[in-house]
Amino acid sequence: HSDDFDWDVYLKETGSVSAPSECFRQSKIPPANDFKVGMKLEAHDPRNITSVCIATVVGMSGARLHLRLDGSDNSNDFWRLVDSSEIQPVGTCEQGGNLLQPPLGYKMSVSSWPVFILRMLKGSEVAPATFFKKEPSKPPANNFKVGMKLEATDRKNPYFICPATVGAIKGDEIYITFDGWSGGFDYWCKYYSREIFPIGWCCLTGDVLQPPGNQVPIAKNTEKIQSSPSDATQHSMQSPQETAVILSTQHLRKSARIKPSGPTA
Ligand code: MLZ
Repeated sequence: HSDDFDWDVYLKETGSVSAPSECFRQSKIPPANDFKVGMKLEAHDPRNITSVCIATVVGMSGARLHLRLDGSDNSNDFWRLVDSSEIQPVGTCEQGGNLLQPPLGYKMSVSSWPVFILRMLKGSEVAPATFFKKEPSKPPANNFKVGMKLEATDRKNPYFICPATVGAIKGDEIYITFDGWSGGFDYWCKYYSREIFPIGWCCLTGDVLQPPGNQVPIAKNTEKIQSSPSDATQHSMQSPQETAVILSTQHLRKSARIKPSGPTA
């Protein structure tokens, strides 16, 4: 799938190492995506995590589902892995003695909700329970090191998964920086975040890995990755750019393919 971006070449060119797959809360063998567009499921409302809503699969990308909450418009779409604990088969909520909630921003009157949801579910296909995979458990410790490469979700454009570098480490959090982009997309996340993946993930799942940006030159490591997790430099902000020499990555981008269906941001 990744004829456009070659991690092996890139790691060599940048003198960097990949984060080992054991660092991530992801299955070694990515889960199969059996879902179909149009299927209904229950999902936690991303903007109101305690409420469970009905969502429709409006698209798929690798092991991820592109979801839209019924009763909401496309401005709050979100993406979930098929082994996310935030999605479940229709009926799960009721079995637990809970009520399905209208999504935050439900436009119609709340009294219309029960009728609305019954009408939405009637005649639609609900995703079978076997399609939902068990969420992998958290790795026991934060074993990421500054400078390690990975594939990370762009939170501002969550349909994008992009080449990224660990920029800093603090306790159980890691700082995600995006290769070729200046700081605007960077974020802190837990080391066990479901938004980050070992290199090769997109290739394995059939998801689209975006090429590195061309906003800033790609850093080339001139220092060895820290090997001791207790090393004091682990805890300070250390941009890979600080120890960088400029590297031409023109050839890495020349055949880059931008996902055709994604909205432009
Ligand atoms: N449309 C946006 C996409 C940026 C994606 C960055 N990902 C790290 C832009 O070109 O600014």
